[in-house]
Amino acid sequence: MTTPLRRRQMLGLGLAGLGTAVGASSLWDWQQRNASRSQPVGAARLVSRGGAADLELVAQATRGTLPGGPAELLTYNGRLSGPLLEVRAGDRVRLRLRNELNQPTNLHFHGLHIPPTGAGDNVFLSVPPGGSSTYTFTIAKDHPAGLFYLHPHRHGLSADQVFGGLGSALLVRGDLDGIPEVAAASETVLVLKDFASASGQETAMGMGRMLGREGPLLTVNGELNPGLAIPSGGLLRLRLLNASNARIYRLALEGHRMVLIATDGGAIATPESLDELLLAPGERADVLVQGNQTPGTYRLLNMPYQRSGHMGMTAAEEGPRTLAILNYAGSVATLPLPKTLIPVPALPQPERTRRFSLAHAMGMGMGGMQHGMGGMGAGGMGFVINGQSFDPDRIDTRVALGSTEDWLIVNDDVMDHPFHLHINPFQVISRDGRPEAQRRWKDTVLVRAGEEVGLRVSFRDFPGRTVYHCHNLDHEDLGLMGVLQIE
Ligand SMILES: [Cu+2]
Repeated sequence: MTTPLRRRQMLGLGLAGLGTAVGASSLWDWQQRNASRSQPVGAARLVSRGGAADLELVAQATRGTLPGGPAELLTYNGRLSGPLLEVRAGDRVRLRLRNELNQPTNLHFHGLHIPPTGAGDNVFLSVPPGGSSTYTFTIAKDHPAGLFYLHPHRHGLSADQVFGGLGSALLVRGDLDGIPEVAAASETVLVLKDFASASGQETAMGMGRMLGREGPLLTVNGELNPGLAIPSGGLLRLRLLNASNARIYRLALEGHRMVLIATDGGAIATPESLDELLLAPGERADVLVQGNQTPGTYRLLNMPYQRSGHMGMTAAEEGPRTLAILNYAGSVATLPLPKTLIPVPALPQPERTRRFSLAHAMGMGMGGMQHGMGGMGAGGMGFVINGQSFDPDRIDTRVALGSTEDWLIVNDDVMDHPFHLHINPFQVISRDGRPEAQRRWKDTVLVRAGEEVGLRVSFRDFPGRTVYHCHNLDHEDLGLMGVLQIE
């Protein structure tokens, strides 16, 4: 990496809002001292060239400072919230993961439609401490453009590693980026990630893993309350990724509506104006903001959200929290919103239907315990799908390659569970029996406590073994995952 680094890019959590430069400089100094050892301490953005992406991620413990004192953070390439990876549909990707952690790790390419086997999106791989592994795959020419998500998926350790800081946003450039009104917008990727404070404080005291750990520090691209610039008349394209372990964001932008143009798996057919946006862990959304208000500053807020049906199970209600500040700067001739985007075709009628019940369970034979990696929540509790906790050696669901199925995801629990399927995007078709109004490409869907969500999925192109699970990663590590064999 020869690009000179701007100080500001390096600092991550040391920056805005903390009131002291000490933290900032300690992370900076640490990275300078280690610059020669752990290349590429590096670039904010790693981009493919000429149809090939040759990338390297180093998973490492990084000394940083959080409000309250020094903290050990986990990063890719020394960057809190990771470098932004950017590739194009049609690219050949070669990504080397070097594990400098003291525990095994691996990578999941959340949302990409690529093979689940071999050196592809294979979550059954494990890279030992000190080891490395090279992931190689081709992103199809017709792969939808979108915002995807790289994160560790080593069962039993996923939550610790993501909550510790690991994760990176991955942009696939393609169809949606070519729509003129979208191309005219200025673009910012916002990685939303909460951290424990330096003292390890989590908001969900005691029940941390069972509820899924949230931290009190809400960062955006590793910073507290960063500024977002918009000119009067301009269009800002915010590409939002919930890279948090368990936190569900309920986003609102003061004085402005957010115009949704894409969900997890790519563009929607027609823009939809929203005053709030709910984003569960692993979900992404692409919104346009019009600079059509009185010039000034406006807060991007995280509004209160109760992710448990049980009163008293979560920490004290928190009020709205500021995530970022939208600042008006300059003006341009008014840019129009797009009228139409990219059609989302209806999937074929399903060949069969299945039902998946998500619940928690007490004691015995839970995934994390069985495999000696995750540890149990308080009282040996864990989670089950159709009564069974995750076992990597058991195939739970066999589907035919090329077939289409309807899956009914039934949340029989008192907590919300964001349900995620690897490799193949799906369309939500119903909620509590009511048909869904608009077709959208999703790979993660929030299933609230007591709710039933119907989804339709075609198992295209790639045979092999993969998984579906709750994307509250503590829940995943505590057994809320199943093995899918596509054959
Ligand atoms: Cu869950």
